[in-house]
Amino acid sequence: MVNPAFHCHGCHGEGLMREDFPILNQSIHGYPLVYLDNAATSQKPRAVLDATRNYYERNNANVHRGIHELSNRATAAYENGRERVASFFNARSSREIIFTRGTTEALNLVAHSWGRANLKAGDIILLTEMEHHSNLVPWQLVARETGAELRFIPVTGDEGLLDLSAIDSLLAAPVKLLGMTHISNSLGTINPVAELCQKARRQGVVTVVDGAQSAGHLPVDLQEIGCDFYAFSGHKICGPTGIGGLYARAEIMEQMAPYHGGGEMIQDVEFTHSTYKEPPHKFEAGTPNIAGVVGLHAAMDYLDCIGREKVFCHDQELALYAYELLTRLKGVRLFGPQKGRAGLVSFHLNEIHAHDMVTLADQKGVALRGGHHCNQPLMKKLGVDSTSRASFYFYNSFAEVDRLAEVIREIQKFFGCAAA
Ligand code: 7TS
Repeated sequence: MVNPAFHCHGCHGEGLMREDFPILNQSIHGYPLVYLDNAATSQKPRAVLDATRNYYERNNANVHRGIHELSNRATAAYENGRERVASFFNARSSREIIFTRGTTEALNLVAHSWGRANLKAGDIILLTEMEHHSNLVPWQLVARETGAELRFIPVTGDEGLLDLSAIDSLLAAPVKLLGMTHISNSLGTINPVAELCQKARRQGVVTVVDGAQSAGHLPVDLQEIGCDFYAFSGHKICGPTGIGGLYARAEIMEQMAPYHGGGEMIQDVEFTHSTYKEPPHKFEAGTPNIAGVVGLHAAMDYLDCIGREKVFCHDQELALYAYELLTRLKGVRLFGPQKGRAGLVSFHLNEIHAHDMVTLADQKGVALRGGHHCNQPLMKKLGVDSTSRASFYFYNSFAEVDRLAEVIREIQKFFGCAAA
């Protein structure tokens, strides 16, 4: 794992590899595009576009079915992709990787397949107050069905850290599952997931890590983290939309019932019942997103060419710089930790609504996100209905952060708020 205090040597705030991203080289409303909505989705390098195109032009067929050359190639590409995901996250085996449409589907799979079979009235599902709705609503659904109870590790306030002062007593209750985001998409907090998984494991608690914002943003070693489940999305790490996955520890995956039923996942079917393939294929019903896996494989290779430590330190430097510039502006409330944050800043302006902020920033070519970021309960706790968010990736530069600060000042002037 990268130490959050990791210092970057050699990143000078220039955007890395920008020339690989044709989309970044355009004007929006007459201004150069400044794309700062990477926590929502990243842009795609040529290597990923080419790999996907090459797959469709030369190798496209369905997998695990036809015994013909193209089908064999498609199957090999798909299964090689699984190997690549396993090595990217240092899973013990590719058999621990299930392909899904992304993080949301992966977390629903866990809640549905593991949750419904293992939770009952009186059990506790322990989450954090900073969960994205996709690691909250599936647990609400399963809690309603099983009678399990939801409890939450509190967030400290604007600093956005987990308050772990009562973690031992929280875990001493009959907790069956601990679910937590690795990096908060609205605060930029990096949670101590390895430490929490270790504590949970000692109590026999199953752990789920939402890796939507950590995969591809810092080195992730799943054996070191020691979680039972880890969910991620390809589109946030330079890969295509509609592909992502779930890591599930082999011992736990073997116990789980299928999620979706249909072709691909069965071994033998009778009119009234079926037997299933071995995991992970038992969890992949229907024709999978083969081209998506090919693109994801290319994205992982691409990121490892840059180096994930380098990506992390670059993003963090940009976020710290943005944090510093924004604190100088009048009436700006910043969320998330000052130190050791991931590559995003989330802020609230007293006199300007986040939707106005992002609409006006867009008019100046700056792409931000405004809203509750699928963290509604957290926003309510912090006493705001929305924040504006700038989120960075390795291709962003210090100059773009300067432009962000300049545009915010201009918007403040437009609204008649005295800019500092
Ligand atoms: N978990 C976290 C922490 C996220 O940030 C997101 C998406 C998801 C889960 C869901 O990922 P999906 O790929 O399945 O949709 N976050 C955001 C965001 O911050 N802005 O748009 C999507």
